[in-house]
Amino acid sequence: MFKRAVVRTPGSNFDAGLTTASLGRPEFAKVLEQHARYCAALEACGLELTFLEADLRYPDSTFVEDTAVITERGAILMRPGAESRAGEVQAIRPALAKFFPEMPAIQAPGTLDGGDICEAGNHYFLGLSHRTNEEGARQLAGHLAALGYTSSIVDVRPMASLLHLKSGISHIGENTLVVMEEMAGNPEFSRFDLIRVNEQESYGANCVRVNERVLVAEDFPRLTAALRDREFDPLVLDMSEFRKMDGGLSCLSLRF
Ligand code: CIR
Repeated sequence: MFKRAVVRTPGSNFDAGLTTASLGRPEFAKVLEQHARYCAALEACGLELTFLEADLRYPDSTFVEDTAVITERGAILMRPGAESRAGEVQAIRPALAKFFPEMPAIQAPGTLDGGDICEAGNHYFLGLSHRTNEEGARQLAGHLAALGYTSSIVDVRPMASLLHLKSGISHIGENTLVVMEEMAGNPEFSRFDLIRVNEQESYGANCVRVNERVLVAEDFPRLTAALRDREFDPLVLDMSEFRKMDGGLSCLSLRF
């Protein structure tokens, strides 16, 4: 069960962030509206939110998930792989330190974005991507082992369409992974029940279990139906403006 989440309001320069998508420019009024709905959804799931102010130094800083990995036993600060995002970790540190006074941090030359780290019970999948390198994953594996967790590597670098591991896979509890078709054959996932997401709905693979609900992006009817068939309770959110900046549901909060 999660009790809290940290979120950061998008800045007016949100559209100056990094993106590989060619879906057009995000509309700022809609960005704020979708963010507010997202926050309200977390609150409806029973979470108490810490709201951080927009930080115009970092246009991508609303994607707070990339700055830290938070487990039930402690938090670890990341070291984002994109130069323009490096300062986001120091910016969020004081807010996290209120809850986690001792936080080890990934050190250079390691790089690691939180979006590459997928919790699956007591095991963590560590994605290698164009943001997260082997050294970052090696350091995080050590920190997780010290907390009593196992981990294994999933290399997503060959999948050009994926920014992060969690763009293609989510653990939603009940031993279930939602996974993009392209990744579903990975033997790492064979002990889980898989909900496979077809290519047309692949953006939907980034969903988030929050207590009794599963947050899922709008417009993916097959995925939503598959969740219902397995007795999950989807909470559907319009993510169109975040998608334009390569962001998904998980990236907008740190939950614990
Ligand atoms: C970036 O490219 O870093 C941002 N525009 C999107 C980050 C999305 N984060 C995530 O999936 N965890």
